[in-house]
Amino acid sequence: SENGTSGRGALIVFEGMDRSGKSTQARRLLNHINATTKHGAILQPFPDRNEPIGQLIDRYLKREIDFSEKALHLAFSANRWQKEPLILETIDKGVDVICDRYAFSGVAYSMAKGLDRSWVRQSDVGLPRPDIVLYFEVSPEVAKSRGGFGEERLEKEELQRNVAKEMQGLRGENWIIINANNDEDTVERDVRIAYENIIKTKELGKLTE
Ligand code: FDM
Ligand code: MG
Repeated sequence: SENGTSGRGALIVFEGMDRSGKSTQARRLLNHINATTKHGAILQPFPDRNEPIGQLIDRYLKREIDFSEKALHLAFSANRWQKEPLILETIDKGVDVICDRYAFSGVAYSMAKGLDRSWVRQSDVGLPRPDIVLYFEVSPEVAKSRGGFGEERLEKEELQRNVAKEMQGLRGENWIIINANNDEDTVERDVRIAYENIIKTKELGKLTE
């Protein structure tokens, strides 16, 4: 494989607020990698609304069923664990995995709703640790100008503000802050630069407390 020194794929995570443009840019990076490399990439959104637990999360977000906050948190986490084998196999083959949201959303949303920090972190401990987290930072004004909130649960201005605050506390050395106020092409350029500069350890790491 021509994928870096270790031959394994990279685990790339996009995080950020609603309407920060992360899903658009995750797709653009997917297309870029598939067009320019032999190894290629796959896109893995979280929540993944296709697998069984994700279908329940989808129904929760559409206000069809209710969850207690802790059960919801564990459902989001289980949704990621369901995909852990696929992520590991894909990385092992030398293929990159791009996640649109990951455990950082899980922790930040649940903490913003008042759950305890160490409790919420526990359920994601041991999941594959991303090589890089691209954090899309967007000002509330710009986000607002991109269209109003949708119909889904959790699309509330005050909650979003609290989630953004909690995200600040999750930043690690593998985080790259992307200025998502910029136009799409500028953001795409910044994402590609970050991708070209990923430094992979020999083995993929694991999330810790
Ligand atoms: N969300 C997403 C969580 O609350 N916890 C999680 O672990 C994840 C992955 O789900 F409001 C929230 C974030 C958002 C909602 O996400 C649906 P998308 O990206 O809009 O599908
Ligand atoms: Mg959404």
